[in-house]
Formats: sequence, C-alpha cells, structure tokens
Amino acid sequence: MLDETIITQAIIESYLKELINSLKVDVIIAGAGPSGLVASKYLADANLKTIIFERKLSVGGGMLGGGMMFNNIVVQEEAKRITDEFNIKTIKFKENYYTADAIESVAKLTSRAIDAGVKIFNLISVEDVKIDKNFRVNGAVINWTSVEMAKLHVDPMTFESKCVLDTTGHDASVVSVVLRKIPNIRLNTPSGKIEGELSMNAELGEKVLLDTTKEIYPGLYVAGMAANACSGGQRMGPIFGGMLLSGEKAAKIIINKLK
Ligand code: 48H
Repeated sequence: MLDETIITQAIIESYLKELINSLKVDVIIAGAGPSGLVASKYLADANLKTIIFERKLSVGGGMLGGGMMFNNIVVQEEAKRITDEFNIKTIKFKENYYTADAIESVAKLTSRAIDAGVKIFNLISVEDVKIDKNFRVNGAVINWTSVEMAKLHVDPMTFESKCVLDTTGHDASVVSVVLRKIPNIRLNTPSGKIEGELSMNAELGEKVLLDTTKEIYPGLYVAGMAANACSGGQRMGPIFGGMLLSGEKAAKIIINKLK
C-alpha cells in the first residue's frame, strides 16, 4: 500500500532539509559543467562544504554534446591522470589525443563529486551575489530557473559562502553581474573588465586556461570557459582536458585560501 501524500511529504521534507543545511557553506559553485564538477570534488575532498547551483535540468554543461553532437570528447595527455582518477575510460587515438564517451564522462564526474559530499541543486540559477561591507563576495543570490525563464517578478533568496566559484561557461554569468553591480569595480584582468573570449585556437586556449583560472575579484573565482572569457583566452572546441585541469586548479587555489 503506497500513500501518495507520504511520497510528497518525503520529497518536500528531505529537499528542504538539504536546502536549509546549505544556507551557510564554504564554497558555492555556479554551474555543473566539467570544470565546476571537478572543482567541487576536490573541494569536498578537502572537507570544504561545497554546493553547486545548476541552471538546467541536466548536469554536465557543454560536455554532454561532445563536438557538434557527436557525443565523444577529446582529452590530452596532460589531463589523462584526471580522467583516470575519475575512472573515465579513454581510448588512445594518437599520441597525446584520447577519446572518451561524453555521457560516461559527465556521469562519472558527477558521481565522484556527489560521493565526495557535494550537493548539486539543479533547476536553480545564480542571479546575483551577496557582498559584505567591503564589497567582498560572500554568497549567492538564487532563484528557480523557471522563474527566470518566465520573467516572473519573484524575489530571489540568498545563500552564504566563504567564496563563490563561477563555472558558468562562455557567459561567465556571475562575473558579468558583479561587473554590472559593484561600483567602480576592477576585476583581476588586464583591463579590469571582462576581456571577452577569443576565436578558436585549441593549443593556446588550453594553455592559457591555467593562468586565467584565478580569484578574479575578492571572494569570486573563475574556472573553465568562464575563466578564458573573463581574461581574453581563446576558445578550444571539444577538447576537455583544460576544463578538468582548470577545475582542479581552482580547487587548489580556494583550498589554499580557505585552509
Ligand atoms: C547556475 C548556470 C548559470 C547560472 C550557466 O559551459 P559549461 O560546460 O562550463 P565549463 O567551463 O565547465 O566547460 C566548458 C565546455 O563545456 C565548453 O563549452 C567548451 C570546452 N567550449 C569550447 C568552445 O570552443 O566552445 O557548463 C556551464 C554550466 C551549464 O550547465 C549551465 O547551465 C550552467 O553552468 N549555468 N548555473 N547559475 N547563472 N549560468
């Protein structure tokens, strides 16, 4: 005998418990793409309480679609130790080029992150940040993606963290909002503003990504494609080693700062 109202109550109570438990955390990550998922796993491994807000229904961001919907990805030698660590199967295509199944990659990045203690809230968008009296970022302002899509006038709610990591991909949407809203802001970029992503060059794009992954503003970090978009790095197409390495690097920088 199954009671529908008990099913409903179980979902509401357990979800609210997790949400309330996440009101104050160490790190809030915006975006569950590859860089955000990798960063979250290493942060949680270091015992930092880490949550991810993901705008979409699905996790994995641009990794799920591989290259032009051929759902395989490429990873270079340098990042293979990370795919190995996450138990993602790779096949050597040529020296320095490995392929992996995009769905398997997303599934395993996600599974490892969750096993490490990360909580992922999907269907929720980060629409703003919380700042302290010195304009340091110390939390995220969130709303249901459905509210955002329907352009409903519904106020958001706020979650507190020691820092925020923007892994929202090409749009760098958290950095963009901070740039709009904090008076006289100077980002940690050459012009102090968002430089914008450059056209395709896989070699340069992957290389520069490790330098563009950083604390871009007090309390606000960037990794993945958002990092290259902020600091004027090249795009690199469907090679994902840089995204994994960038997530790992962001976690290292944050762990050093917070521990
Ligand atoms: C919550 C949000 C918000 C928001 C967006 O784009 P992603 O896959 O991000 P990365 O940087 O980890 O990986 C980039 C890679 O997928 C890619 O696009 C590459 C390599 N491109 C190269 C090229 O040449 O084009 O994932 C970002 C995630 C997505 O799931 C979004 O839905 C989510 O962030 N997101 N989540 N609040 N405001 N904005």
